[in-house]
Amino acid sequence: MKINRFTLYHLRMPLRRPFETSFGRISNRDCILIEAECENLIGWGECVADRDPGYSYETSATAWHILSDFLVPALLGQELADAADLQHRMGFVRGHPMAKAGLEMAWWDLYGKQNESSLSKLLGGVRPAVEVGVSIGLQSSPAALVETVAGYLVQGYQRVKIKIKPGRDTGDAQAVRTAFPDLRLQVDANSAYTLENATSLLPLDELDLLLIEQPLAEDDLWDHHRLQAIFRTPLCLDESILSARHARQALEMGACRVINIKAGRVGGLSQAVAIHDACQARGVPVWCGGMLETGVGRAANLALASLPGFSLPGDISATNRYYAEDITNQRFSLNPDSTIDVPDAPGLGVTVNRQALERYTLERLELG
Ligand code: OSB
Ligand code: MG
Repeated sequence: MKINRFTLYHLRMPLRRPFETSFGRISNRDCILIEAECENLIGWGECVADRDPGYSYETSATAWHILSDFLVPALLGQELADAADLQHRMGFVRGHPMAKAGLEMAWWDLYGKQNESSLSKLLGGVRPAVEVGVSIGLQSSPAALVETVAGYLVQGYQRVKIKIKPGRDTGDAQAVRTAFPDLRLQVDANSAYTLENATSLLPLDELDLLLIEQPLAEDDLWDHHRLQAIFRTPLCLDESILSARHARQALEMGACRVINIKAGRVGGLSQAVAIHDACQARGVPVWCGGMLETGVGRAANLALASLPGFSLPGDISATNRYYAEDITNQRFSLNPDSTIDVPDAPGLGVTVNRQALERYTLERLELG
């Protein structure tokens, strides 16, 4: 496959409700949409880097720079045989996994359309629908949080993740657990703790949580190992796992018992599958994380989550949990059993609404 033109779109889309984590609060979500043209076909990819470097060092601005100045020029007009070949050609850029992952997603969309196969089928998916949950940001008080959770339960979500930070952790989780004794519940700290102050989280161990996500710094596998040793509840790593090698080392070290897989964070869908495979071989459960994606990235997440080792519900909520208007013509909705259908049309299985795309585009760049 030869791609003769890439177009980058810097999008800013209003969220239906602000989303607050331990690293900040956003009302709009930025991303870069990538359009790749090959003969008469168009493929789409989503680079999930946000405006601010709170979750990772990548931002929409760094990704724009890395994409337009380095990665796209290295791919334009080249024969791209498979995802490994694509990654090999991007290997001269150190880091910047989200920029690379956006390009790989566009490549898969084109490849699926060329071969009339859905992404789910190409990646080895086995499920027509995947179990999902909802990730709820920090609310103004524990009572407000309980009310927000109740609203999502009415909509049919059967697994809830709440964000925590120092001072807003055990009280929030306890309030939700008291209100909903049987709820599948988990928490995510987004690296807000140190080994020293994470002992304040010990009461969480009594709340029958599915897991505790990323309590400590992203570059701190060893202290996650120390922390896991004093918790019964499985620790799950998100920010710390940037490659299959990190995943193996974290598991060998006992730094976690579950891994959150996000294709953007690990540099692409092919690496996400590699991590899935490594975890499956060890019997370690994985689940698909989310980055508030548009319909493009959401379609890719659903395909990824259809692989057999994704045994825990993903952070892949319905479109209306995020956006009043999306840039895809398809909107994803929640089935009564807390699942979302996996697209089965070729490639990502979604089409882009050009008018909507234009409405949310801050900047557009055509290359090639
Ligand atoms: O840590 O999982 C995270 C959103 C942005 C950045 C990081 C995270 C999240 C979420 C939202 O938790 C998941 C989603 O619904 O897309
Ligand atoms: Mg997380």
